[in-house]
Amino acid sequence: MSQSETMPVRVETEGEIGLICLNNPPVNALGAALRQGLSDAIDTLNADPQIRVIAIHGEGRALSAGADIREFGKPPVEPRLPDVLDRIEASDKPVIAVVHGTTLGGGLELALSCHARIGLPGARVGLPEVTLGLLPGAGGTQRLPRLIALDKAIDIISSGRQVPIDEAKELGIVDRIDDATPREAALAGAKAVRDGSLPTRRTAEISVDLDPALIEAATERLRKKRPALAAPIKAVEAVAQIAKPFAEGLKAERALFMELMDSPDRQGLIHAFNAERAVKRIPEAQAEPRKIETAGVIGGGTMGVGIATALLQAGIPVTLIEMAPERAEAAKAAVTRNLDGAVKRGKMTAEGRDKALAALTATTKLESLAPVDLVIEAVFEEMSVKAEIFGKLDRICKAGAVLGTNTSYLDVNAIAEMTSRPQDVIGLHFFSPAHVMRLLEVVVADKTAPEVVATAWALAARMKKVAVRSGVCDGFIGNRILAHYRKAADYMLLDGASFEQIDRALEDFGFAMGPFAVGDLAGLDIGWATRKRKAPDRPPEERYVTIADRICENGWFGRKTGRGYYLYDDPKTRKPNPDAVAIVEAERKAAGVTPREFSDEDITARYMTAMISEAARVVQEGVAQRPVDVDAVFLFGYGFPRHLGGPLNYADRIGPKALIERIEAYASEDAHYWQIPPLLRELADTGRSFADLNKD
Ligand code: T1G
Repeated sequence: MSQSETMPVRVETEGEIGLICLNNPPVNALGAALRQGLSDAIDTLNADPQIRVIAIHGEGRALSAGADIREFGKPPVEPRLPDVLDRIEASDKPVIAVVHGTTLGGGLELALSCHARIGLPGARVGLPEVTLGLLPGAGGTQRLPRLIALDKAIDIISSGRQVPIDEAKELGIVDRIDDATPREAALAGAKAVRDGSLPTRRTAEISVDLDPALIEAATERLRKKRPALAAPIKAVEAVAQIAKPFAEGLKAERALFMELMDSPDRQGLIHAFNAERAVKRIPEAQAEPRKIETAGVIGGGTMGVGIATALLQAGIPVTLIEMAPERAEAAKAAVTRNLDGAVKRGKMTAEGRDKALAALTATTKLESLAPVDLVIEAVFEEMSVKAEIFGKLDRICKAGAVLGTNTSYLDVNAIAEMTSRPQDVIGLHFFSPAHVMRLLEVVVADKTAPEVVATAWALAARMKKVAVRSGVCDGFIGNRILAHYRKAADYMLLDGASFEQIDRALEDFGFAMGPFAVGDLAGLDIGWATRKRKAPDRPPEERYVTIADRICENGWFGRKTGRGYYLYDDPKTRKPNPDAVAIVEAERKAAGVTPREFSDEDITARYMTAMISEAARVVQEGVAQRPVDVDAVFLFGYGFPRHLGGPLNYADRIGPKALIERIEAYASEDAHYWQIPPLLRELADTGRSFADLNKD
């Protein structure tokens, strides 16, 4: 007996075995219809006298990826998942689950509420709720510690990490692994229950001891993390409820879950989850991507080596071009070091590394790029150098080759015009280290062909990058906005805040590093070169802070020279460079500034208002398609606090009117810098939000 394919839950019977099949593409999310279907199926099979064993399995890529994220923040719809799972666990007849694919959150909790579990090879399980600002709210915090060691349960629940099925078997999350299809494994498992070779038990009835020391240690560790997010700490608090009788523990878990459901962190983290998927929606999504089977990278510097590494890790053979044989060799050695690092970090196997290295050719011969499908130029940021290279590529490369430039701010339209094939030219702006940072700004020039854009998206997916579509302007999305809000930090430094206070305030706000520490890390000479490049176009009314220039004139570029704003002789500490402090004081005096106090809140408010203002202009001008695209750039390329969801998601928490009031107040100090972006005015006047613009 089976029902129509469209139902999210199908019931089949095979003799004494009842099969429940979840079929709610793409990931069997446990939405309301599926929950109702599952509840009905359990009742039907429990009521069927012929049925002795029930087995639950899933169609498609996984048993289930958990609760339906799209339901969060909306009024709950019955039946609630915890109730459905409690019904499964209370079933008189044994119920088993087959776990396949990436089964997460409520999907794993569904399996934990069954009386035995079978895993398929390659499956991964986890409770990633804390990464969404939540905690396992359907019994996971009460059932997992009853099946596996408490310290392991705390680790899995508080980290949200995925557990490969072999480890899951070892820990006791699944009882056996069966190399079969989900349906075959369900049938075989049910038969094993019937013949007694697969024992079953209700998880709730397994006794468990709470070790308070483990709870305290985990809580202490999580409190020390920066930022100390609420969800992991509350998830550990929920685990501690196992000291209570099961039903009371479930109630306590539910209460803690609901607290988190209402938290701004949950909104921000789910916005960040959705942002990574929203940016895939581009006008060129329907175009047919070109096949990329081989690639060339020009330039064996930090970026070129990082990009070559990332391409090789994606399984794409690379021809790396450098100007001289010894530089080509040095570049190859640098790629080797990157790949060895990936092996050490467990991101790659040793054989994977060897295969990648075998696919790398380092040479000085530009003509060896003739047959490649894709070229990525990563040479010195000088238009004349790029013009020469693209002119040569135009003559050397085969028809249809995609010609990418990794420029971080230069005009991609101008670069495209250096060739007879502007339709094949596109900006592929990677972020350093290119084989680690997930963001890829795809800069679409006026004549870039739609299939070339689609090719960039296909390439980004293979490289596990988050591609964001950008129009052409100086700095594209991220660096243009950075150039603006960095000035706010420099103005506060000149006006009285120390660079140490500014960095600390923004790190307390949630940034991994403050702007001055970031500058030291990236190299202060990069910003110095940009300021010199922009000097001729700098408007006379712009307030210019010379502190960073003075530091650079001493050859202090940050970590790479052992000192910048901070001293780097002791890697464990971050001490201000006294010479930099002296330069700040001297520049204040020279500028006739009387230093004034800034509170940490004021520092953060100014910094974020500046970032939001320029982000609003970038959206208004269409450089970014939507506010969520700007959020993705900052979440995946600039260490923006993930729980805040990105600059424009965060802007909606402040509201356009309050932002305008701030700008008006600051404008009294500097009317040129603090201007109200028209889009902010429009949102204030219409009562709309940046979130509304994402839906347009
Ligand atoms: N709900 C709704 N849609 C989901 C979803 C989910 N849980 N997971 C994925 N999707 C959509 C996704 O938006 C995309 O849609 C498509 O499926 C393919 O996803 C009670 C409360 C499973 C590892 O956190 O981590 O259970 O953009 O592109 O790269 O305690 O999706 O194509 O329209 O990401 O192969 C806990 C979240 C929920 C898992 C697959 N579960 N998902 O990755 O495909 S909270 C999660 C993922 C919960 C309970 C609590 C990944 C994936 P579209 P994709 P993928």
